[in-house]
Amino acid sequence: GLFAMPIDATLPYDDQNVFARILRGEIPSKTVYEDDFALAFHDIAPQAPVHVLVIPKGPYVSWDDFSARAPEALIAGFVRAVGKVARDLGLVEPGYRLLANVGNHGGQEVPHLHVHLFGGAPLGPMLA
Ligand code: DGP
Repeated sequence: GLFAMPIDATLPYDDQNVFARILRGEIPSKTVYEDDFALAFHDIAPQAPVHVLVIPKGPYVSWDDFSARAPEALIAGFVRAVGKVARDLGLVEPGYRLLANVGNHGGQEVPHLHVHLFGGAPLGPMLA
């Protein structure tokens, strides 16, 4: 979020970051969905009744890094996974919110691309 220690999104990928460790199974998480391209799990500090993080399976620091470097198949698979998670959770109607913080001004804390998925109640103007 905007009030914790943000990262420099231009840093090289750190394979010891917490989401890399979750992807390798070294740290537990509450899995919501997994396929070849993406993993979705519940945020440890939820800011809405539904607060899920969706991450690509690959070494990408941020949306900037992912959109510039990732192979097309992974980009497509990741985008499809985000949509599928929202559908599977029954969020399409009444709706939900996606958010990706990038770097210092974005308030990004974990240096592995993650899309926040919020829902389950009418949401205020900003989260995360
Ligand atoms: P951001 O500020 O966009 O980088 O969001 C990082 C989010 O990651 C924040 O909402 C809290 C969540 N988070 C941090 N560490 C862990 C963890 O170990 N497990 C889970 N499930 N979520 C975590």
